[in-house]
Amino acid sequence: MARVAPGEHELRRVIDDDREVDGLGEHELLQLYRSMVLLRTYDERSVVYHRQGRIGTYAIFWNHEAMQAGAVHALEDEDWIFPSYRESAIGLLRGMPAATILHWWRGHPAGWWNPADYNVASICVPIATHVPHAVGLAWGKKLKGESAVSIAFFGDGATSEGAFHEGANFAGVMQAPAILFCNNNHWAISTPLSAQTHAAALVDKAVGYGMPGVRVDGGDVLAVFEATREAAERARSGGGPTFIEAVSYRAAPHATADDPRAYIDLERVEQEKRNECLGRYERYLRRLGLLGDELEAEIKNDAAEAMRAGIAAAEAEPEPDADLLFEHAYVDPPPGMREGSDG
Ligand SMILES: Cc1ncc(C[n+]2csc(CCOP(=O)(O)OP(=O)(O)O)c2C)c(N)n1
Ligand SMILES: [Mg+2]
Repeated sequence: MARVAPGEHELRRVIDDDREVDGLGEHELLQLYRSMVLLRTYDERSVVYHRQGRIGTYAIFWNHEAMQAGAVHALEDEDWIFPSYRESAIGLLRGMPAATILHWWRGHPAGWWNPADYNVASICVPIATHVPHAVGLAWGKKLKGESAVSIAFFGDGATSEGAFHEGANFAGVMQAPAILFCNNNHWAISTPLSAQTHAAALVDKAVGYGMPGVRVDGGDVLAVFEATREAAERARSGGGPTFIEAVSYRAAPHATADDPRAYIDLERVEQEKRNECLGRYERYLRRLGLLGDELEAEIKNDAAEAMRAGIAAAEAEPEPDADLLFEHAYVDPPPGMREGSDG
């Protein structure tokens, strides 16, 4: 049997260690920045749109952008992404229009895309049920002799779900080319990490499933990029799955319907806000001389414009036909429902 080294407990860092990542030149570093800004702008505007009643409940991902952008940039376009609700806007990084995702949060059918158009699966709301899907797709790619890998994003809370364990075990046994990416933001709504596991670190779960585990600073976009690239290369070259634990602390409410002041460590939130991932990366790029005020303003304006266009397009879409709700539910709609829909 292959022996697996215990997961690394120490957090891997690049920005705070003032390192550079091999193979990332000026163009790639700025692309990564553009992606983080786009995600941040999407997130901040979405909270405003929610307050204005223009989208429904929204799962905020403020300060999770480094995990999402860092991981996606480490992949190839052929690789498949399986997002949870926390990564709802990750399709933006694959060219999906902002309007599509806004439609999703508006509950409009135009918010459901064909996954094969972007190699981005539907947004998964049930916790962890997409982990076996991602692993199954990866295994399928391996069986077909294709080189694509898959990545599933899920939270710390998801590691307590049966579906996570089934998916992780299957990935290990089948040596599926999958990356299990855990965003450990320390909270599952109001349930703290300490109530979720008695393990010293979530990364230790990797050992039980016979796969390497890596623990990174989730606010360090370059550390996330480096760890994901390593995992993707290993998967693509037949080395099987990897579990990545990206550690952060949720600095925003779980979603627009949540008030975390009742349960969260507010000092820790303030600390996390001061060290939030986009500002950290901006300071790094400025130290390298790659980012100045003018370029920063241009990139932020582009993102703001994309969001203005996105919400305008989403709101211009005609209301869906209410009958759609029942179209695939019954061959013969019950009489009461037929009357309702006629009326
Ligand atoms: C199977 C299932 N059970 C419960 C819920 C309700 N729920 C929605 S979000 C959430 C917390 C999940 O926390 P975590 O996995 O840490 O992800 P995070 O929201 O922190 O990104 C729960 C329990 C759900 N969506 N699906
Ligand atoms: Mg969580």
